[in-house]
Amino acid sequence: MQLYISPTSPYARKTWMMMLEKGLAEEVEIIAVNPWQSPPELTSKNPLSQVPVLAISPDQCLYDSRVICTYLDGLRREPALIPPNGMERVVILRREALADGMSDVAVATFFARKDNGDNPDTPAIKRQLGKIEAALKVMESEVPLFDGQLDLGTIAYGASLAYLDLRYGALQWRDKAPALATWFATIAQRPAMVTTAPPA
Ligand SMILES: N[C@@H](CCC(=O)N[C@@H](CS)C(=O)NCC(=O)O)C(=O)O
Repeated sequence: MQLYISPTSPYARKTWMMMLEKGLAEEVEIIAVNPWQSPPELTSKNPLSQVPVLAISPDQCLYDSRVICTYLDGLRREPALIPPNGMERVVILRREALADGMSDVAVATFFARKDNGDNPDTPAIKRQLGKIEAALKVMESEVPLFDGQLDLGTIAYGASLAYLDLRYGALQWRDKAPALATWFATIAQRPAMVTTAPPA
């Protein structure tokens, strides 16, 4: 299998971390591409020219990141990173949705700010930044529920918070979410987080 990633993508990082935590490193080749240049090796696999894509055979490619994570978790029983059913499962999937939603806002706003040149923070952008802060507040409130657990939800939180570190240093998210910051300091040390860090 080949996992197509971009080193800065929080969605790609989430899937890559899932793959490593599932113990599948030997079975997956990592291929870095620039999705913004629409390279044929990517568009032939995902018409949206987005990473991540998991090519599982010449005629079977999976996207987006949520589909890939579900697929990877099903490949091996242990460690189970997505509960099989019930409320337990949907809570983890909802956490993934919150993390991905925060990344959606953060990625789009990063590029919109660049396009706005000297006047980056229009009212529309301020509204988007407010969503990041609102998402952080919910994540902060959930830290006591994590109980040291590693699952798709906490992996997704880790990947999206790391993206804030990459692109939104000035936001100083740790000041707004101190419990989350303490939790993140621990997950940031996991080999899966270290291996998937974008080059400095
Ligand atoms: N919902 C998708 C989002 C993927 C996505 O937006 N990836 C970005 C990189 S952070 C991308 O490849 N963008 C290139 C483009 O949209 O042209 C997922 O979860 O995989």
